Amino acid sequence: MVLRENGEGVEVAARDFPTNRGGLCQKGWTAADLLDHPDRLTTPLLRDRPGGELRPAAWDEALDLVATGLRAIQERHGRDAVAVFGGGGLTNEKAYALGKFARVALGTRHIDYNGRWCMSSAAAAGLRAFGVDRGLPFPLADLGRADTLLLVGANPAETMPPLMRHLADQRERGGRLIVVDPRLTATARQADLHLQPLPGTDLAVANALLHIALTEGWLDRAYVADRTTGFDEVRRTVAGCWPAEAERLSGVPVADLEATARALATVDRAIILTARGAEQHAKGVDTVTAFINLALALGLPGRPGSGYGCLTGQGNGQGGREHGQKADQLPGYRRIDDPAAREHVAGVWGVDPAALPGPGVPAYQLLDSLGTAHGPRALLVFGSNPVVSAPRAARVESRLRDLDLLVVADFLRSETADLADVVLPVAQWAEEDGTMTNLEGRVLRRRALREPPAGVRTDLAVLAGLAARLDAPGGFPTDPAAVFAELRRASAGGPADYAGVSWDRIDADTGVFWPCPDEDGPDTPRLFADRFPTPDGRARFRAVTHRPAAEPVCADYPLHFTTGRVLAHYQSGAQTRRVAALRRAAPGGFVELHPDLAGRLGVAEGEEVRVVSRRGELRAPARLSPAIRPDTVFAPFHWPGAARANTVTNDAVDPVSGMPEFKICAVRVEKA
Ligand SMILES: Nc1nc2c(c(=O)[nH]1)N[C@H]1C(S)=C(S)[C@@H](COP(=O)(O)OP(=O)(O)OC[C@H]3O[C@@H](n4cnc5c(=O)[nH]c(N)nc54)[C@H](O)[C@@H]3O)O[C@H]1N2
Ligand SMILES: Nc1nc2c(c(=O)[nH]1)N[C@H]1C(S)=C(S)[C@@H](COP(=O)(O)OP(=O)(O)OC[C@H]3O[C@@H](n4cnc5c(=O)[nH]c(N)nc54)[C@H](O)[C@@H]3O)O[C@H]1N2
Ligand SMILES: [Mo]
Repeated sequence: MVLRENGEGVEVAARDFPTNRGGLCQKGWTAADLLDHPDRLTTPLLRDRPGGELRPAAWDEALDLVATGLRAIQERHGRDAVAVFGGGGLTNEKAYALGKFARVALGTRHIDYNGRWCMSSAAAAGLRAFGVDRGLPFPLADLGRADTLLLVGANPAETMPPLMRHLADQRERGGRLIVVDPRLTATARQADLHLQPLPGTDLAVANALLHIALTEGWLDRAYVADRTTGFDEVRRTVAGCWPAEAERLSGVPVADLEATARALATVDRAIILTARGAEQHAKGVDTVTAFINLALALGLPGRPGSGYGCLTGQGNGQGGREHGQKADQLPGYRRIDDPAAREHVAGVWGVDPAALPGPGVPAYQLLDSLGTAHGPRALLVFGSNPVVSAPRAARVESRLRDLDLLVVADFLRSETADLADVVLPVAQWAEEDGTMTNLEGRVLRRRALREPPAGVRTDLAVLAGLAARLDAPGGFPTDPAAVFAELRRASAGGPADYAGVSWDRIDADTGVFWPCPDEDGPDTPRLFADRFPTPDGRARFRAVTHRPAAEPVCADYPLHFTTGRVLAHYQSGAQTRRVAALRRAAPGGFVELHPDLAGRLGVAEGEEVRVVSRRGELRAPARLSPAIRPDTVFAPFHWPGAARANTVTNDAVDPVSGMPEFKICAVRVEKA
């Protein structure tokens, strides 16, 4: 994206670039609307007493109050009584500084971030199988050359419009697109084949596809023998995964499973991609693993033009998960419980490795514990709006209300900022330099085009101001270039090695792909060509089997509820609900249901309905559509208040990744 001053203000234009090919979605075109928006925060806000109003305050007063409050809480309840919550929209520099701030300035183990809601299941499965977590181990342009492309739980026509150019290329070249989604989405409409499973049954579908491939003799034997381990157990397991059983569980006809397996296995170049539809489940890691097993059995990963990948979400969904804002992580995608990693990073930070805290807990567990007898008493939020976006949001809201101190850094007064004791107004994307890493592992520059408005500070300056007041060891530079230089050193030798990435080098080319250990050496657009970054160089199969959703349907809650996105709104909607054009395009929440179901319930188009789960209920107008399964209802999660989808969602999480089960729970629907 590039910004131009057009005389009246700032306008956004697409930069021609191999990833987006000059395309930009509507949210991008309107992003500049928020820079000078009347809701923009330009002064810190303080609440003098619980239940009182937020009032404007000076920066020194606000930062002094935060630092004194944090100190007092830690003196009384220990270091871990303060927690930090970050975001996958932060630049690499900010994500890095936030992780360092938590470990060094606060000395707390409690930091996690909204990427837990987003990338964690694919990340965990990728690490387990390949030894590394990079969304796509190949350039995005490969999609356009795939003979078969399988999209599982992804709706890029609404969530990643620029990517659709690659799908159009693929089509023009005669490639086949297969989409797996319980709804006939805008993406599924473009597919040659649409599989419409019951939510939460993708794992059964994947195992059945592998079963068919094995029965038909489509296994890439040489690849499995030379490049992988653990296949025998997977073979034994999927031998019992009969396609007819998968049809019974998912509703996908055996003939469609066979056609899909054939389309993947009998072509030169096949790519399998998952996104949140498959991943946001209490079995998300195993579901992704099942698709990776399929890809490995067919010999796809590392073969030119083929492979498995996951579609990243937020602006810096990839980079945001590499530099230490994850509970168990140090920069460079190192593990915080690895003594060598602690030693290296502590060396860069100029602290004693023994002083670094250990791993914290995943996001939901963290938020769920806030303000309880054993949980943190203070929380700092940078780049997330959990009051709208966290699962079982009413519970999370009540935890936030029980804190002694809630601090939110944001440029808008989000629903979470509304609950804060202190709100710190920060700069926006067009007002600061930095880098982001996209789903291809490509590090890109984000350039400041203008100064932040008077009264606003950058996130880096906020962290530096607090670190100074807390007498923190280690430096907290406010210049993003200095932070990036430090990040390079901290990441050196780690799985996500940025040591050889410089801003100049990024500028000289269309970004730099990590790992890039050496400034004069090559970067890595493609991974896995001859080996996997595992100790023995082989990818790891792992046997997984289908299990039901955490909350099965029953007589009281007979319908499946799933959630997702619409084109016009972004995430918790804190930003896009404030843009008039986007509000016009999608004014409020809705509940999508099949006309047959609506008929049974006696609900007419546009009529207000209640979607009720064991956690609570949402109210919104019904939108009747034959595009959804009659046993499933869908709501987007972009709205707060009565239409908040996350009042209804389940807080069950994946045991490995901590990913909440946003994509399925049991509900009933009633006329309001
Ligand atoms: N317009 C818009 N674009 C966005 C965002 C946004 O908020 N708005 N957010 C960005 C972010 S952070 C992310 S993570 C990405 C997400 O991008 P996507 O993953 O494409 O988005 P979702 O709408 O969450 O889910 C995709 C699809 O999963 C389907 N689904 C639901 N349950 C299941 C299931 O059990 N199995 C399968 N196979 N499919 C299921 C839904 O019907 C939906 O169409 O989008 C990014 N882009
Ligand atoms: N039911 C349901 N719930 C979901 C999902 C789903 O599919 N279904 N998807 C989940 C997913 S994938 C995601 S990614 C989450 C996202 O949900 P959230 O974490 O709530 O993400 P945003 O709405 O982007 O919130 C970002 C907030 O930070 C602010 N902000 C943006 N940039 C910066 C910055 O640089 N610095 C600071 N300090 N603040 C900034 C914005 O103004 C906004 O208030 O939602 C999750 N919740
Ligand atoms: Mo996301």
